[in-house]
Amino acid sequence: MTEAEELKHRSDVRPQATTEDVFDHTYKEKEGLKPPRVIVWKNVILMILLHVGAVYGIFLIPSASSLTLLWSVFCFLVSALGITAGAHRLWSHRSYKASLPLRIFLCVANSMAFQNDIFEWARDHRVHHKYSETDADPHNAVRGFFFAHIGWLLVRKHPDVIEKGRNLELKDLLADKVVMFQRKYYKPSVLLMCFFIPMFVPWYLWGESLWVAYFLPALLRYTLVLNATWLVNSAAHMWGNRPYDKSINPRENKFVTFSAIGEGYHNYHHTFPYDYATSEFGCKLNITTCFIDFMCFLGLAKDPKKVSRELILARIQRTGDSNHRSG
Ligand code: ST9
Ligand code: ZN
Ligand code: ZN
Repeated sequence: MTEAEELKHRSDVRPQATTEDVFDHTYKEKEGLKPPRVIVWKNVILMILLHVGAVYGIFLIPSASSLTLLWSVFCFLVSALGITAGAHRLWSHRSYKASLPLRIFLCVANSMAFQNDIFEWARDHRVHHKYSETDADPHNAVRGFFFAHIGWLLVRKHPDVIEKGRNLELKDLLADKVVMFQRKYYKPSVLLMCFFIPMFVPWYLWGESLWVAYFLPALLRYTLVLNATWLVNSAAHMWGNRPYDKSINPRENKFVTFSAIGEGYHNYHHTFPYDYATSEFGCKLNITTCFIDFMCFLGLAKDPKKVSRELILARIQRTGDSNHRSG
């Protein structure tokens, strides 16, 4: 049994904690309890409605104009960059530096993705890296595909997430005026960027029906970006090779890399989290890296951090699973 399977097994056989345990401060001393599960029904209902709306949106594709379809793809890319180049590589990992205009663009794009504000996203992501596959990991993949994918957003957080998260270094985020401004005005910014703009532009500029404009570039696009992101937490923590470090769960997953515009090289990313490209292969299947390179070329970004070839090769030799491919 691998280490990950053993962990999962241990989690499966542990008795389930009760709701009372969650609010009981001695919870952590009650050794052997399975992570508690307090369902947040409001989120369950909203997520069901969102996904039903998205499936309905798929059936509307034939009745949409080609401009609306192009616009939906554009909105997908912009909101995806708000997560990958923004919340993830810039604000969670500080893997490059971005000028004020670029940070404003990424912040606006991030509101279009509606995945919690940048501060909350980066705080959860830092705790995910530091305490991967433990109760302090917000989307602990040891609790199964469903929990890692969407389930973690449907239940109260494990107390360890909050406790460990409180000790994180977040001064850089608190000092970033763009991040704090977005946090203050998060709700109106989401209404505007995630729903109103994607819907209004096709209706106003080329006469698309409001119905189609709501279900395609707004709802379906939003749901696709969400699921592409969640696949990094679920599929890329379960399926794929581990050429850089076989002792950790995250894996290299081509399908996720493609759908998450470059974020599926997850074994590499957890091994070298400070690398701005999240992979050793530059722009290959990695629109986000192309985007950051282009921003550096325009002078809007600088100091992208990169792991040296020697260090990568040494790490592959020392801890890899012998499945390394050179491209
Ligand atoms: C969404 C996020 O989808 C997705 C993130 C995915 C991350 C992926 C990473 C993968 C790598 C990158 C790849 C990108 C690929 C992109 C591809 C694109 C094509 N530390 O949360 P609360 C404290 S969101 C420290 O309410 P509950 C804190 O004091 C989707 N402290 O906990 C907090 O208050 P505040 C849409 C922490 O009550 C307080 O606790 N949004 C931490 O247990 C309460 O926090 C939703 O669905 C911490 N880590 O509720 C909403 N955490 O924040 C979902 C908390 O004010 N959220 N505290 O400081 C919720 O409804 C709730 O959070 C909950 C938990 C019900 C899940
Ligand atoms: Zn991960
Ligand atoms: Zn990361």
